Amino acid sequence: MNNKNYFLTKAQENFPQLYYRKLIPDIKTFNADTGDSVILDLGEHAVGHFTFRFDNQDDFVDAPVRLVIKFGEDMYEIERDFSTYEPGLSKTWLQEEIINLDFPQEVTMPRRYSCRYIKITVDFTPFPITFTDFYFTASTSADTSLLQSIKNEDPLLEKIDTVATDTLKECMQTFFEDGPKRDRRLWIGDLRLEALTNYYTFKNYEIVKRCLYLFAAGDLNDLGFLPSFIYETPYYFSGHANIADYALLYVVSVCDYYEHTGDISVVNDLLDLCKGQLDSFEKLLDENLIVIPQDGWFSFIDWCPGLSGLTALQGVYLYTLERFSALLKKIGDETYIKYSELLKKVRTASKTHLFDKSKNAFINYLDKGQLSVHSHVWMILGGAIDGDEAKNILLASLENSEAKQPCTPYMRHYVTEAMFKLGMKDEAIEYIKKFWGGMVEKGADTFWEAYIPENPDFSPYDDRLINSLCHAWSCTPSYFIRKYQL
Ligand code: RAM
Repeated sequence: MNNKNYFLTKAQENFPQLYYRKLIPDIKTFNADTGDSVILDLGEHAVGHFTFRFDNQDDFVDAPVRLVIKFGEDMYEIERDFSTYEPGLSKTWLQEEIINLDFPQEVTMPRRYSCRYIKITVDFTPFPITFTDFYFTASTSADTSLLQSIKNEDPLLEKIDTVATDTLKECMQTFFEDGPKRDRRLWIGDLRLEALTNYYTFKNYEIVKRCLYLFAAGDLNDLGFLPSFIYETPYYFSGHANIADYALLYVVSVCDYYEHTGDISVVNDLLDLCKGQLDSFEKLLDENLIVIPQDGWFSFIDWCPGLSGLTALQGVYLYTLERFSALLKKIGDETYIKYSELLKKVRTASKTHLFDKSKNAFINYLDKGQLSVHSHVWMILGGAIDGDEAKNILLASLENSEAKQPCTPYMRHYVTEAMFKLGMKDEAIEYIKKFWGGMVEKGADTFWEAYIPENPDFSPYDDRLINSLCHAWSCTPSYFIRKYQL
């Protein structure tokens, strides 16, 4: 068996069990003529299939009935006219169907939806009709019976934890999806944060294993990096993006997995691949040990418009070297010496070449003089600066309106992690309450893909309609709250 088949077989062996629940909206009957509509509320966010029954009030249907059925993660999606959407991303992510029904029947819609609200509009009916027996079959691979609820003196933190675990639950399907509305695929950056939160909540180790193997079966690009995303349906597909920070975070995900499971067999299977990711990155360093920018979508870091992100990428490399050399040492692999020596050298080089002493900040040629929170967070996580110096610089960048600020809960996760690393527990709690708590206060049932308090319409894709409102990388408050017992 070649490696790819071996990894895919391993992934298949860890296919998770799905758990189903039936949700019944409060409205039980809807009598309608042409032009009438009803909005059903499931009372919570759900991922799954919708079923209803329709009957004619007379005994004869003269012509087909045409319905427009819309699914919304929030009421904004329900109320907005989808024809006003200007892509951005494909408009077919917007969840709306037109169906024609020839005669009374029970209908189970074939697609899976991600929603709390369902709007049925009768576009045309020849006679009055009646809808009954609405239900939604929700699925997840999270075993909710394993979730221990937390009691927190602060009701906002308690609510944030609930919304965060709901977010993770919804994204846990046959693999860790990034968002059940969009993109419905497995991305490395999302996987890492979902897995971390899962270790403190649903503890489904199989799904993590499965996702690690799914990536291991992927095609490397010319630089040697893993695909940043994969699909598993309708057949296995290795995504055409190989973002360097995501390739590195795959290695970190393997380190996390070992830390939480002690499962050496998986680490042994993936060790060469992990070494390959770091060795490929090392080849991109210049004579000063600073990364050389590459063409294409080379670094992600955050969906912040205009972000350069290369200093941050260098920080992700440091962070990965540190985690990986520690893993190697723990499992008795002597090559750890190579990676830890490299770590020391690249750390010193990063401070020497990327830090501007006169400005007391990581402002440099690599990012064309751009100041960002991202650079500082990742240089802190990579250990290039530490202690009070790091604390002051981090706070200064967060307060500086000229600095690029995080736009997604993904990047805010790493801001929070940097705060914990520096012992800034109070600041971290405030930060979680401000950003994730802000979404809760705006009525979020699950955490959103992107959120900027001062700009509620912000979207990385130009129109907030296409944003995912249940997004995996936003679930990590439960990780922080539970790990640090906040
Ligand atoms: C988007 C999704 C996904 C993320 C990538 C980089 O398509 O939000 O979660 O990982 O970007």
